[in-house]
Amino acid sequence: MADPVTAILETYSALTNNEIRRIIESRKSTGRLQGMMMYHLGWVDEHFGPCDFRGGKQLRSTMCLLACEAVTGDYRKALPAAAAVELVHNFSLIHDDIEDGDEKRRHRYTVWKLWGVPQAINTGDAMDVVSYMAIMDLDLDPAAMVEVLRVFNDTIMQLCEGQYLDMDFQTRGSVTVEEYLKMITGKTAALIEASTAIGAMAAGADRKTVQHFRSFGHKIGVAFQIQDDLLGIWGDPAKTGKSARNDIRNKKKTLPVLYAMQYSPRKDELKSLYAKEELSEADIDRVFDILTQAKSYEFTAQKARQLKDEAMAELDGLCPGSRAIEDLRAIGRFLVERDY
Ligand code: GRG
Repeated sequence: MADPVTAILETYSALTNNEIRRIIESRKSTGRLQGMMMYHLGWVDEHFGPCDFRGGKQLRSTMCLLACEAVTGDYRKALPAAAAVELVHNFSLIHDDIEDGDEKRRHRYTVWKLWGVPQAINTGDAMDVVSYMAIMDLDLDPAAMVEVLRVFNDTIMQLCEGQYLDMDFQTRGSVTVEEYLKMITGKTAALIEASTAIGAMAAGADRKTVQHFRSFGHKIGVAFQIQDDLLGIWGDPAKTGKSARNDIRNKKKTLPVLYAMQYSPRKDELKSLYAKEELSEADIDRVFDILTQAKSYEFTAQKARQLKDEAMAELDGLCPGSRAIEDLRAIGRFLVERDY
């Protein structure tokens, strides 16, 4: 990770973690349920003993705090919101691991793998409730609180819809680029968008300012997922830590593939390859060849770059002189320009 971004994320993660811990520990009666939540967050090991494992990057909570700080010069009013978005993110990951049957997350066993599916569902559900407990701690007047809750509920609904579409796409023969963009808007961009929007709302920003932060988060969120798709096919395994060619081997319908399925002169050949039970190494080579010929890499990279530029423009002229705005820009650039 680029150094300045590491420093920003580390500083704000520590603040968010203190807030999450405060809220989780405010309930004394949850025993192992509390432990399983803390395990997933990386704070305890599988025996519930302390450990200093680094959990997720905490992008969403950091972006939430930075949006608030950009508006008011102080991140503190957004701390409960930062905790809430991070908890929703982690709640969705616990459920996603169950749905996908993934045994590892962040290099550790997943909650369902260690404690079984029913308890992992309970852990995710509990984390969802804790996220609402966090939101209720925001210091807002009733009308502003209702507005934040509206955004929060809508976001979680979009996450569910995005996840639904993602699964639906895997069993469908064809998916358009437009349908795919709708799916990643729900699955990935919605929560990033909510993070920057609610951060600004917690700061009491006016509607126009909130809208700029919201659009910034939305565009960076979509671009972040598109870059992920690109790295899933063309990333260097030594940097990404993922096996080369795996997205193609697993016949994932990511943007570069969908673009070729829609626009390549060899789209029928590509679709019949993706209809096969299993792809041989020679099949994978053919897929690469089709993607290269269709200029899928160029299309995908250009789309991510364009969204990043549009996102940056949303911040132009906003909160002049604010260091937090520059930090938000740095995180946005990192998410879209990273090669791992
Ligand atoms: C009702 C909230 C809710 C969820 C149910 C399971 C589900 C529906 C949605 C899951 C959506 C999902 C898995 C989205 C993936 C988003 C994404 C880009 C994850 C990776 O984010 P990073 O890189 O992860 O920020 P870290 O590990 O750094 O936290």
